[in-house]
Amino acid sequence: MTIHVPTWELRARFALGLAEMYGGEVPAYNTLVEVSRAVNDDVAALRGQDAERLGSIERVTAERHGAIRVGSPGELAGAARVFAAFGMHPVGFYDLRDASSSSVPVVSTAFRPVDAEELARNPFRVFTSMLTTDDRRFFDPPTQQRLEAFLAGRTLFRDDLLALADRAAAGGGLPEPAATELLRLATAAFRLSDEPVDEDWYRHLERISSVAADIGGVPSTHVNHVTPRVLDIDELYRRMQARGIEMISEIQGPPAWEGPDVLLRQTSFRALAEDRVFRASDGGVRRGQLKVRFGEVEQRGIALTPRGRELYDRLVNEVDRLRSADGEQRTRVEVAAEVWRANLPRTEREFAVQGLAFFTYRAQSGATIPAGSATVKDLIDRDALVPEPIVYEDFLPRSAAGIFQSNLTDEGTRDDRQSGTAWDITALSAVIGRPVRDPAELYAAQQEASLDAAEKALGITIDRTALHALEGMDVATVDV
Ligand code: OOG
Ligand code: NI
Repeated sequence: MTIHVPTWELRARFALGLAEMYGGEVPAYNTLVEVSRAVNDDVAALRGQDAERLGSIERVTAERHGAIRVGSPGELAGAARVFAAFGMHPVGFYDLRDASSSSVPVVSTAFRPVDAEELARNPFRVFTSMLTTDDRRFFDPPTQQRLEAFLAGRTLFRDDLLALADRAAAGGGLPEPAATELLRLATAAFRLSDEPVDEDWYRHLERISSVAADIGGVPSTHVNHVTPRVLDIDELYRRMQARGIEMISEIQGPPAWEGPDVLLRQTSFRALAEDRVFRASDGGVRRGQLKVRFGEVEQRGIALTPRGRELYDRLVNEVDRLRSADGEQRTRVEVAAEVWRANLPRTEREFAVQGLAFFTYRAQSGATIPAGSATVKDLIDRDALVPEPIVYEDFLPRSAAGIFQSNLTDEGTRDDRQSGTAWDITALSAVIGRPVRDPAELYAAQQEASLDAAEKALGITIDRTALHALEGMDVATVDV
């Protein structure tokens, strides 16, 4: 009998394979994983059941995301075919050109499982950025031309890899030994190449943007980082520093505070010098070093509704405003904690009834409920519906830009008098040949499905109009 390796198992093995390869290339990653594991064990021992509110300890400890960077629409389409083999589909559009003050000429999406069951089995996701070679703010016409010719001349994903990937995607997995072969080829596609780097070309691009050089200045692609998930990122940050590892100056995303964890908090250790081989214009080959790869770590929280997200974005701007008003005397994190306390509810329950965050609702028997119909809030108040948080599975453009920027060797150059090329979720979908999903729609569908099931279990109609009206309502009325 042939063994069929299902999609989720291919994905779990792929995540493990990439992480192992990356750990061999960047040993500091192994330290990060070790410290993350210790932090998670300690949090679990301290908080017990509570520590698992946003995912089982097994899921959280095994959870990783990767980041890769490609150079062109064709390369992005190839990456999409490879990831589809592992049940990873494009979700979300991130424009890091606008989210960064320095020179980060990329637009991005994340490939990840989309349904709850697949996420629970293995949530591996890969943040994937594509160089915008036609953006005049960064690249003049001769550079664009040379860049596109250079990219057209390289092959990131071999035909045999793509053919196996298509087969796996169509068949919901692969039999052995094809499964192992797919994993070998897919992992190898992201290995750091030891082919010499054309030094003049690399340095030319680096003056514009070190991200552009990392993508378009080398003959292949590579994993930029692999990121473990921790339950207490502040503790992780302290422990890494105590080990003498240089971290970026702060934790990106929401501040530490007493209320629920929402969205995503991330930090990283600074990019390390790695040996590379360079070829000079006279043909001579020499050893040198590049600093592009770093180690990132993250803590995940509850997914916010569009209303909650709008409020979050307003609070982020408010923090900037307050900081510049007092001459940046206080850190972003200090000001943010204050702004959060003043403007956000402290409990999950309030996030639910105010339509600020997504939950699945579990029906609980034994409560007295009205006949016919009841609102979500009423049923929560009666303990007939129990909200369980939906974890944020995606990324934040500002944090991503912060991570990119804090690891750049220099600012690069950009000419903001030129106008940028338009990229959005529709244009990215056209490149990939399949729709890039909107994260909020995925969370909303999961929430709705849970309410449908609760209706059946409770035998009444759950009136969701108030919840939907709140979700749809903008937060301009909120005083910040
Ligand atoms: C991606 C940076 C963004 C994240 O987790 O937000 C990112 C990169 O450096 O290629 O990985
Ligand atoms: Ni990342």
